[in-house]
Amino acid sequence: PSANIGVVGLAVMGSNLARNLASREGNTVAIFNRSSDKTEHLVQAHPEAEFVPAFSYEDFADSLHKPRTAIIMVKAGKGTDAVIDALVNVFEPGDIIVDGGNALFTDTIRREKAVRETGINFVGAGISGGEEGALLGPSIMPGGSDESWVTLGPILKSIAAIAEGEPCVTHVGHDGAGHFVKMVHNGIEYADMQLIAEAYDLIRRGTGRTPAEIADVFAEWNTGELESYLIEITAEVLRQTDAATGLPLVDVILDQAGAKGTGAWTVQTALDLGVPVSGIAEAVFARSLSSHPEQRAVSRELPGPSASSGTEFGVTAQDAETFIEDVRLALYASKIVAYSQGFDEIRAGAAQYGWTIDLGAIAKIWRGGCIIRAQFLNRISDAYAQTPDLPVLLTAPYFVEALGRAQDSWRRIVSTAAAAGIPAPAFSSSLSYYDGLRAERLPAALVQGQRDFFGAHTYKRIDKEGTFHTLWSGDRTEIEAEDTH
Ligand code: NBP
Repeated sequence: PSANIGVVGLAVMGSNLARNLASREGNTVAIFNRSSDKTEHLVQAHPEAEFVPAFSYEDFADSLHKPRTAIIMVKAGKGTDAVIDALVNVFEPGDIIVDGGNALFTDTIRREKAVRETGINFVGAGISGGEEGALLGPSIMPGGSDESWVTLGPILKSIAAIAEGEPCVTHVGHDGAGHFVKMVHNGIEYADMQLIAEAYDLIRRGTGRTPAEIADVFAEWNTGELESYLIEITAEVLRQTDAATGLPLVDVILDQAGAKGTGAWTVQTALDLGVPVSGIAEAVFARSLSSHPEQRAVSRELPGPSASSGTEFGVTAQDAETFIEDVRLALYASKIVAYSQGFDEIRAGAAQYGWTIDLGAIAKIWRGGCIIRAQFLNRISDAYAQTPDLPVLLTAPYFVEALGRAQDSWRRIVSTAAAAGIPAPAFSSSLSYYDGLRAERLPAALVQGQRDFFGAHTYKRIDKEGTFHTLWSGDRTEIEAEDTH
């Protein structure tokens, strides 16, 4: 056997990952794909790479030295289970099977448990960065056992993106921890993208600037505290002209956003964990709303702000710079909220599933290779370095200062958008979350009263211990009650 690492599944992601592995000193890469044409094509197209092509799972296993290590990059779901079953048949105890696809973390927990029974190690590893990341260096979020990390760690470090001298990979935690963190990464990505889209929409409708002019605004923002891959590519997309029509490309793209489901998983999981990821949820729902043309078609005539309300939207050329700066700060503050909510979900997931996750280390491995890579992540790792058990990320001193600086702008933008009838769901829900956290008292007290009224769900008091119920249908005196909820 001559290969030290194998890849199963040679579509875009798998073939790029195999090429990345082969390009690193010391690696010889066994490759296998269900249909042999992809395997043959990869070998022919890249004669420079040290590949050992295999055309059966047996040959694939024979070409790997022990402990055998193989990364699966197939369509997540049934395909992953089929490949795992096939590899378990030809691998031996101590070998390592890595699933690099976008698996749901609960599937990874199930698979890890089942594969562990055979003595083989199973590692679910989130891999971010799309096809370019896979080829040049992704951000990698592996779960699985400590034993498998000993063999796998150096291999993954060799292919990961490098940010400030450090490889963008860490052993996230056991079993499904890696895929959980990858899922939340994607949820944050949804929020980041939606916030940028809302910023663009407000600037365009408020100032009348063209997409190309707004591209300049984003390019400028990319030199400051918002510096990130998503801001950078936003400028590129806005600058693009459609060859067929001569119009800005963004004006000829159908305004219905697609989704592959990882954003929805983030929100579904957050609902189960009771974590309010409202910014992420609004981003997922904004895509859903956009994708219902039949509802949008019948809704166009719904009344908007009346002309007499004095809310006609639009700023003068002199005011445009101030307005754009307000939007920038609203975006920055909302972004802090989205990341804070995402890290809250990771913290809650770790508590629920018994993982030890270093939140600061997660921020660091997202600094390179992945879609949400940004300068800003250094501020998050600093915050956790100072206070590892920080209960709410946005209460770290750096963010408190940033939010204090941004909040007046943020409030102006949210109220301007509401008055003008422009949807800004992620901006406004993030601000509500912020104000909800800040509130001295919440109207949750009234909700508890209502719950006690119709369902005898009981309530606690601010002034004494115990659980209470008011006899609403009786004489309305208060009694001490069993704690039922
Ligand atoms: P696809 O998700 O399009 O999957 C195609 C691959 O799955 C082919 O190699 C195909 O083999 C194989 N496959 C299927 Br489908 N069913 C199989 C089965 N029953 N047994 C064996 N192989 C099977 O490929 P991709 O876009 O390269 O993505 C791979 C993984 O990486 C996915 O889980 C994806 O979610 C994840 N991911 C993708 C991106 C991205 O930007 N595309 C980013 C991050 C993560 P065949 O050639 O014989 O049909």
